Amino acid sequence: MFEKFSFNMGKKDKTNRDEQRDLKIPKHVAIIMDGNGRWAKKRGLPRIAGHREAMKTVKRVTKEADRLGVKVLTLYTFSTENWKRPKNEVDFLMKLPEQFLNTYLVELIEQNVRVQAMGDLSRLPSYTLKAVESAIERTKNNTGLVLNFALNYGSHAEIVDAVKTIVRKVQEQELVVEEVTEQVISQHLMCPSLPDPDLLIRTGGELRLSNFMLWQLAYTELYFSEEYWPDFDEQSLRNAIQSFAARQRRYGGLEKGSEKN
Ligand code: V07
Repeated sequence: MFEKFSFNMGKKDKTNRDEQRDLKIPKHVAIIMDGNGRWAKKRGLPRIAGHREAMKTVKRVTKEADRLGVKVLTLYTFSTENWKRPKNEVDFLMKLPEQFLNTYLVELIEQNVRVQAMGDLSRLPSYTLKAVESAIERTKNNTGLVLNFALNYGSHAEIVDAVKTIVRKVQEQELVVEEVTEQVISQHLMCPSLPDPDLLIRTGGELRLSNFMLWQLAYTELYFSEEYWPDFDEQSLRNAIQSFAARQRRYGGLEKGSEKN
């Protein structure tokens, strides 16, 4: 069924660009990177070994997503719920942004990647925040793939903040109640300039959204993989995107969102 698919040609090749159009590569892919602890446990390793391995997968998948023509990749690295984990694990996780950027930032800059972050960054340890802010600053003029890290992110908290801002604007008569539309709410969420995800991938076998981008995922195609995140490789990403492309073709002329009418 996928015989006319080929992911192996260079990105700059024209026929490949045409094929990418046919292939309906999702513009925005969001990923819940689950299964790191279980990956480690299976090998008799501490959970943190799974998180370390997970960073290598982040790098590999970012590179492959870029090569395939994905424009935005949003990665759920730390949820507002994750503070409840054992202190040693949280401490380790909070060092990962710095470690990741020390290892890969130069390569990401060469790749023309623009780093962004969404979440309550004000609650992060100062060394974590510094690393993230510096990566955002150093890549702000890059024009390639947007690599958006969801860090201390929770969808309910994001919506609560949006509602507070909107209510304040109504109180201060910057807005009237009748003007509060879906679009206004979207614009008050954390990354108003990014398109909504076209494809959500969750690895690790669980079938939940876990408070991730609930508003933005309203019309997103969902893809669940049994693989643990450290085992998710280039081929796994291509499989997810093929599944997305096949569903888009079945849609035919139907526009996204039209199923609600
Ligand atoms: C984390 C690795 C990926 C799987 C999920 C849990 C562990 C990359 C980052 C990161 C974040 C911001 C940034 C650069 C890199 C990261 C945390 C956990 C907390 F600007 N991976 N990764 N942050 N894991």
